[in-house]
Order: sequence, then structure tokens, then C-alpha cells
Amino acid sequence: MWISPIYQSPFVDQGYDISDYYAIDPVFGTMEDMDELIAEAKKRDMHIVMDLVVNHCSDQHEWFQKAMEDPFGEYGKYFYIMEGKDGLPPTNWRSYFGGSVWEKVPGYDNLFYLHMFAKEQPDLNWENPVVREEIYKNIRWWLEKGISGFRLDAIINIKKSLPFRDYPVDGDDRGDGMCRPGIMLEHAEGVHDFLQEMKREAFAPYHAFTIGELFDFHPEELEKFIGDDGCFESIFDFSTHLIGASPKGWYDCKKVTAEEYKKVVFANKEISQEIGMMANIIENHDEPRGVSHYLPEGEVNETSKKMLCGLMMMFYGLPFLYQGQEIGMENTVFESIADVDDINTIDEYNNTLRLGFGREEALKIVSERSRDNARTPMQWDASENAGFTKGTPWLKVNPNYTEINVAEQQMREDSVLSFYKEMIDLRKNSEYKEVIVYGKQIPVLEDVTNLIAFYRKGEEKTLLVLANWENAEKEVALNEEVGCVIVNNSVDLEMNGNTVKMRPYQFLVLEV
Ligand code: TEU
Repeated sequence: MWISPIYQSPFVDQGYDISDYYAIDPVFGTMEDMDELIAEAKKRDMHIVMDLVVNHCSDQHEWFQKAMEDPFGEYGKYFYIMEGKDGLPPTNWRSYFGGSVWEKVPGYDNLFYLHMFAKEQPDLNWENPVVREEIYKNIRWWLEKGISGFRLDAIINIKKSLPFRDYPVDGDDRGDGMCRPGIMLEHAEGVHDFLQEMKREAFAPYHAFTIGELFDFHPEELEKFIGDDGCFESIFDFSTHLIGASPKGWYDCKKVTAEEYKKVVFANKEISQEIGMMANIIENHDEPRGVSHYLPEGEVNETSKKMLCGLMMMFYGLPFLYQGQEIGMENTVFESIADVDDINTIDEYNNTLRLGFGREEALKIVSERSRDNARTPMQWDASENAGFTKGTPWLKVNPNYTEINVAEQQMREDSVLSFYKEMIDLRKNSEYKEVIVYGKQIPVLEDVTNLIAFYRKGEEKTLLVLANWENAEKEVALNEEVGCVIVNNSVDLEMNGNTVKMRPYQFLVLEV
């Protein structure tokens, strides 16, 4: 069970700005609550993975407060503090959330600190061994408490390319004279030295589970991340999330198509499964809801939602489910930008306005991609605020909670929730576990448009997975006779010899 940050935070970036790594924020409870959670999880043989946010801390953290009081003192060395160019920022890098990565140190005209994310998230200086030891100390403290591991936030960012310099301005439309932050990271070398040290000093003695969140790495480095001697157990597979992305901004992003999805997934698995296990996701707290994002408008229904679930569960890899995904929660409706809390969305909204789009259009554009789509309260039942709270939630509940909620789906055998349970059950079933967890993923029938088909070949069993990713029937001629049907999200299977008639969004797992 991965818990997004619940540490003490001013919540500028929903807890990814930590002001005390040793405290639970009161909005979530107390340290006693946390201890109880750890103990109760242990009793159930469940494992807790916490978020490790150590590329940056909050500007409210004691270290940063002290650094601002005396930028040339001991704590100044905890951060990247640099002279500017006659009052202008030292380099031309754009932060992930818009604007320069440099912010002036209060009281100084030509002194700046670095923040790859928001200005309230100053980057920690990993080159300073004292900082690294502080971080390892904190990791050990949590592992001593009994958590089982960490999800490592934005971890590629910890290694900067030094000395800092300008990079060519992006050829995009943001018109701010800056370059994207990832360019500097592409030039940085040696992140693995930090990561191996962290593994040795903090994770390995506790056999901790680690999963890295990283973008902008070179594919040939995969072995160093998840190979036998890699720094992590696993990293998230974001390949399909990058489909259609544009450096210009969200207004320029393209919709995902089944064909592209297939191409990207097959290419990634071909390489990655030889090295280690990447983690399969449909969505997370940084993405819109997967069912709204991947499926064409008007075709989002329980059958197509189950198809997406089936695929992520049957691809080679370690599946991670994000809260609400198991009931097929969808993107929400923002009536105005005031309904949005996320800084990333607000930046994209302003960028869109700057380019001349009207307010309504800008809202529509960001509504499709906003991280807040996935951050609305969990939909437990049809009562007020979806049964999540009697207070005021931080974001409005998705108005569809009366139809899409846990209570309703628990009562139905054919619900999305029941399908998720079925798929999880299958992965744990002693008969199929070996082939589903370890079996190689081998593409088949690749030329059939909008069909995603592959084998999973294990030591003893071979499974054939078929997904008809479109709102139309299709006859698929198989290369072999099939045995039993293990999973089917639609009406009974109709076979004519070796030809199977697939229904819209039908998903099948067959034994061959
Ligand atoms: O995200 C890292 C990251 O690179 C994000 O900027 C990502 O590209 C973006 O959210 C996609 O829309 C991690 C956390 O998951 C995110 O919630 C934090 O905001 C960020 O780090 C800073 O800690």
C-alpha cells in the first residue's frame, strides 16, 4: 500500500512540499495513528510504502528557513544558492510548474535559490554529504518504525549537471525565453552513484522495497535502475502516459489511440522484461483518470473500463492500482478554474490564456489533463460527499458519485470492482501465478488494427490475451486452437473454428 505524502506540509503541492520529515500532518492524523496503521497492516501481512520526497523540501522546512537567514552559512550549503547575472536568474531553465527555476533570496538583489518545481519547493543539494546523511537517517527511522519501503519521488532530479549553464531556448510556443528543465538532467551524469549509496546506506540493511518515479532517463540505463544490481526493485512505466504529450503545453497534446498504445507497450516490454520488472499503471495522482484519458469519448463504459484493467493486469510487470481506479472513477467537471487546486493545472491554464485561447476553451483544455481529476475524494457511496466526509472536502466530489461508488459496485458481480477483484485473484491463483507474473510477453496478430494481442509464456502454461480496443465487432483468426476461457468481460465467446468473434471492447484471456 503506497501512501502519497502525509508528512507535515503547507500543501502548496499537495504534500510534495515537506516541512518536517519526521511528523505526520495533522490533517491526516497523528503519529500514533500512523503507528496503529503500521501495526494493523502487519497483522494482515500487508506492507506500507511511503513517499520519499527528497529532491526538494518545503520552504517552510527548518533547513531552508535557516538557509534564508544566513545563505552563506552551514544551511545555505543544503540548497543550491547562486549569484545571478546582474539581478537576473543564473540560468534560463523553466521550472516544471512554470516560470524560472530561480527565486531571489529575500533581502539580496543578486542571490537566487534553485527550485525545479514550485518556488516553495527548494531543491536539496545532494552534492553535500551532510544532506545525504540527513536523508538516509530519515529513511532508516521510518524503516525502523516498520514500513516496508519507499516510492522515490522525482528521483532523477537529484543529480544536476554542474557547473550550471544555459541551454538553447525551447522551440515551443511558451515565449518565455527559457528551456525545459529536463534538458539539464539529460546532461547530468552520476545519479547512480547517489542512488547506490542510498541503497547501501539506507535501504539494503532493511531489505526495503523501492520503486522509482523517473522521467528523462536514457533507455540504455534501464539496467542500472532495475537490473539485478540496479538501484531500485522497480520503476513506473510511464511510456503510455507520454503518448501525445507536447512540450508546448496541454493545449497541444493529442488523444491516445489504440494503435499507438499497442506500439509503445510492445516496444517497452520487449526491452524491459529482459532486464527487470517495471510497474504497470493506468493512472496515479499526477494523471487524469485513465478511463477518461485512454478511451474515446462516448465509449467509456464498464466493458471498456474492464478491458483497460485486464490489460494492465496481464502485461508483464508489477501492477499498481490508484484509489478509485478499481471502481472506474472518471474525470471530474470543473465549473471554473476556482474549482482547481493543483499548481500544475493553474500554470497550464495561464499558459493557454497567454496564447490567446478564451477562458472557456482554456478550462476545457486543462480539464482533460488536470491532476485534480484523480485527486477528488474517493467515492464510497451515494450519500453526501460520496460518504467520504461530513466536512468540506479539499476538492469537490465528482458529481457522478451517485452512479459510480463502492457500495453500489460491491453488490454487483458484473461491476468494475468485481472485475478488478477477479483479475487480482487470478494473479494470485497458484495455477496461473507463475505464467502471469513471470511468463514472457510475446506480441501476436500485431497487424490487426485496434486489437492488442499477446501471449504470456510461462514454464508450463501459455496464455493468449486479446483486447478489442474499439466500439465495433471484429473477427479474429487465431493461429491455434484455444482451450478454456479464463477471463471474459463480455458476452459468451463465439467461435467458428479458430476464428473468434470479438465484441466491442471485449477482453479475453484464453489458455492455449
Ligand atoms: O512528480 C514528478 C514529475 O515529474 C511531475 O512534474 C510530473 O511530470 C507531472 O506531475 C505530470 O503532470 C512528482 C509527484 O508525483 C508530483 O505529485 C509532485 O508534484 C512532484 O513530484 C514534485 O514533488
